[in-house]
Amino acid sequence: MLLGNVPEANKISMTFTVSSYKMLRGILLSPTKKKFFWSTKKMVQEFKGQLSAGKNKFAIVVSRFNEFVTHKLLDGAIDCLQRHGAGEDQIAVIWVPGTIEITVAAKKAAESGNFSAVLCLGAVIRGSTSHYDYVCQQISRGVGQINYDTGVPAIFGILTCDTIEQAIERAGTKQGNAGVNAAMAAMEMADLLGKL
Ligand code: INI
Repeated sequence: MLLGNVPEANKISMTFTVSSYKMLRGILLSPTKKKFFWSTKKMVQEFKGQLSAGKNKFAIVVSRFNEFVTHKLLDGAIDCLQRHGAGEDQIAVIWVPGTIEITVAAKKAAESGNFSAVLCLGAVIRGSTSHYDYVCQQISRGVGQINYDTGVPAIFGILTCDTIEQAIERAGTKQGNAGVNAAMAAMEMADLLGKL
């Protein structure tokens, strides 16, 4: 008996072929092949969101504060949504003065019923005072609360950085683009919630 087409051992399920060989007076007869499906997850129902815009609509709430960074996040988010099938009519961009103001606009967008997900994009960069800490505290609580209050996924695409360099690295250079990550999370969550 020989096993053929057995994929990597750590897979949750696999299909494999078992070939049985018989000998007749020293001659090897052609093998009988049987296909089997094996899975560890027979009883588990699984839900997964697809990385596709589908017919979902997305609101992007973006802060003008540190606009040289947030504009890059916005470009990344729009590009990612469009590459995954979103048309212009599926994306709305909402500008607010600073990260603190993102919450109220994002909540209104989420409550409107017009959007399947709301992306919150901002850049908070530490200065010489404690202002940074208050802004970070407010926005993380605020975005979390929108999720609980509205049931619409509100995506945390806010950079919280010690230096301008760190922010630039996360806005389309060395460390990727947080706007792209936010767009991917938004598509996945919008699709997932549509299935639950
Ligand atoms: N807003 C930001 O988006 N990023 C910052 O780094 C920032 N800092 O550090 O001050 C910031 N402050 C403005 C704040 O978001 C409000 O717009 C302002 O306090 C008015 O409510």
